[in-house]
Amino acid sequence: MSRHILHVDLDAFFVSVEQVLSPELRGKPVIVGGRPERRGVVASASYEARTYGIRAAMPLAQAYRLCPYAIFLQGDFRKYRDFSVRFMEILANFSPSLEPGGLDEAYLDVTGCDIFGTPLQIAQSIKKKVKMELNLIASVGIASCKIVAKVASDLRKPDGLVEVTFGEEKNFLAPLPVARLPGVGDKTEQTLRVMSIKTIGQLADIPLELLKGRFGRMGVMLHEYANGIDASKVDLYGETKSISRETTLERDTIDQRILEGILRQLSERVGAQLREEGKRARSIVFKLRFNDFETITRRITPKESSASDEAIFTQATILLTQALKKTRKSVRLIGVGVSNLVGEARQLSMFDSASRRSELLDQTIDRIRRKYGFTAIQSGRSFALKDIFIANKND
Ligand code: TTP
Ligand code: MG
Repeated sequence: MSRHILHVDLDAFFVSVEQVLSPELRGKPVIVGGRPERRGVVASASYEARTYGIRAAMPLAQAYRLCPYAIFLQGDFRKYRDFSVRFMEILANFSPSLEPGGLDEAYLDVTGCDIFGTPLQIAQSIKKKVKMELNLIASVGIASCKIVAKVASDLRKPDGLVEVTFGEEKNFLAPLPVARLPGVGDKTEQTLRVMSIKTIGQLADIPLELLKGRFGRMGVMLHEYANGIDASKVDLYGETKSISRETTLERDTIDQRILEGILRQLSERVGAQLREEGKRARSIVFKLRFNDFETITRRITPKESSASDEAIFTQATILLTQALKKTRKSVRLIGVGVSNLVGEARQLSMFDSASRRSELLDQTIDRIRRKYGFTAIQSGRSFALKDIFIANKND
């Protein structure tokens, strides 16, 4: 039997929350990320701002050049966290099989959830509820696997609703540009372009061995995704593959003591989330960006896995010292993370008794609350959140 998976993602999340709380911001080019004269990047841009070419992760100064009249907001992580929890609560009402992918997105496995209607009806109900209760707009993708559902939710944003019928996954993906595929970043896109691969369909037709040779393990993933294959389960506990924190410095520096101080803070944040997730890390990842934007990342895999702040900090400091020895350039951004996570992963089951299910539902919510109750920053997303993260130190 094919599965029915929804991917739900809120439109222009941070900005939309600001617009709900301050209605005078509606219909205007609004950017959350910080003041344009400050360093840092756009975290979220309203669709009005996007018509000027403004995008997430773009430097604020560039956004300002594109649209000087845009309203620039610092953002407040607590507000987004509150909305996120309420959003996840709405979703959890439709199925206990819920996997948050970030503050504003989640997968929902609604296979067998017929009491709420067809997957399409469930998607419509979710959109309606999100609008009524939060005044936010959700885009939804429906498919037989997570990866296709995710591409589908993104395709008709804002206010999208796209259903891909079982068997049509590959045809649906084929005409889309490769960049639509999760996991294909700028670098991969460039490499693929050199290989004359522009669409997902072209990628799907490349022999697996060739992709493996070019991309290693990621080649296998690219091949499967491009063919609409993704067997991964919707699993509340399974998603976190890495955790990282990084921050752009207010001023460039070469002072190792300052950098170590920041590194310690970041290591503590990473360690706290790691323990929160009940996991241990096998690898520690370290990142530096210099003032000329050259960026280096280094990974170290000690003999033993660990979940302590001290272990993360110690390894990251070794990598920092090595990196600084090789250059005289000053540092603009510093980050630390963990990957290769190991630890228990518990499964939620749809086939439990009603009381067991409601217990699982509560656990789901608790889990989300814990996950976001902390000054949580999703892995990989932290670069744009850092202003907010620093601003809410006392959170
Ligand atoms: P997204 O869902 O990727 O972006 P969005 O909700 O602003 O816009 P849309 O979904 O309509 O395309 O991310 C959700 C929130 O996560 C976003 O509002 C801000 C935050 N975020 C960052 O902080 N940094 C980033 O680079 C991205 C992409 C998002
Ligand atoms: Mg979104």
